[in-house]
Amino acid sequence: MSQTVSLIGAPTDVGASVRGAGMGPDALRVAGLAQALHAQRFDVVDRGNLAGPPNPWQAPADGVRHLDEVVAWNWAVYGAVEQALAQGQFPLLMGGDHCLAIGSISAVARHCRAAGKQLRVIWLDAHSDVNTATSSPTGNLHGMPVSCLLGHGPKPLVGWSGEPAAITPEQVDFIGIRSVDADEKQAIRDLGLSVYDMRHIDEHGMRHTMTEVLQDVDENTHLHVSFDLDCLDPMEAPGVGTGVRGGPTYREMQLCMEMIADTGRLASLDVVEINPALDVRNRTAELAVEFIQSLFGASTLAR
Ligand code: NNH
Ligand code: MN
Ligand code: MN
Ligand code: MN
Repeated sequence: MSQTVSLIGAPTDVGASVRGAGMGPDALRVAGLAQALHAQRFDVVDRGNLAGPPNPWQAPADGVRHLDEVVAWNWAVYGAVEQALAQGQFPLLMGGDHCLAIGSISAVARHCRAAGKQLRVIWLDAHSDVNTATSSPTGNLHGMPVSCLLGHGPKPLVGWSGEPAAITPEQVDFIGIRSVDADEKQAIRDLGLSVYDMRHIDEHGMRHTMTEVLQDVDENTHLHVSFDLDCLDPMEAPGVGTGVRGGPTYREMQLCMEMIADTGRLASLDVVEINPALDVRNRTAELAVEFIQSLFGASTLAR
């Protein structure tokens, strides 16, 4: 019996500082995501796009922008991810900006608790996304999803998993980080977060880094990958709203994906922050599809 992958489109950029990530789901469709997974013998169900409010493009209120809209979009994502998991399917969230990981991972956390699974989250990003309403320099909620999941976000975005915090700091590992705001640095220390920044990858290499990250993954682990395309070097992936130079190369990222696939424990995925308005001939979405194929076990020599 082959695994069914449920593609969930969430076409919004309400949590971001730059417009355009709302076109991400269609960019992934145009890049052939469903066909690529189908070629790898997965059953694929494209559930289409979720609906939600438009981007009102307002200034922050109490330190956050568009809180009501972000809540609405995340509820839609939460419901769709919960439903896919309940049906035994693999939820693949096509964002949309990274604020959507709040709904996605909250649903995954609730599912894992009910199923007695140990949730582990791998956060692939240039940014650490652990701002709060008081620390954020922008008020953009795509810079705060980790805080919300740890139970430190704005009230309406906390506690969705059924517990005050969807995850604990030990459950998340960050890869590729190179842009951390001043107060985020303090939060990372205070919370004891495992941040494998670019210097770590430079010094130890992706292989050693991922060996460390994945060492305690076992049969009972549910691995969730939250893949912000700005993790990659912008030379590879120009179609992102907040690119930061000095990211992992194509080969380094492929190895990262392949090593995750080798665990056989990947069970849910967010693909976020693709911005077709800033892309070059859909390159970033096409690149995302290649990495997703690797995450689902494609390799050069295996059939
Ligand atoms: N840290 C910045 C902020 O909070 C940028 C966040 N942008 C992202 N995060 N793309 O992954 O606004
Ligand atoms: Mn992010
Ligand atoms: Mn980012
Ligand atoms: Mn860890």
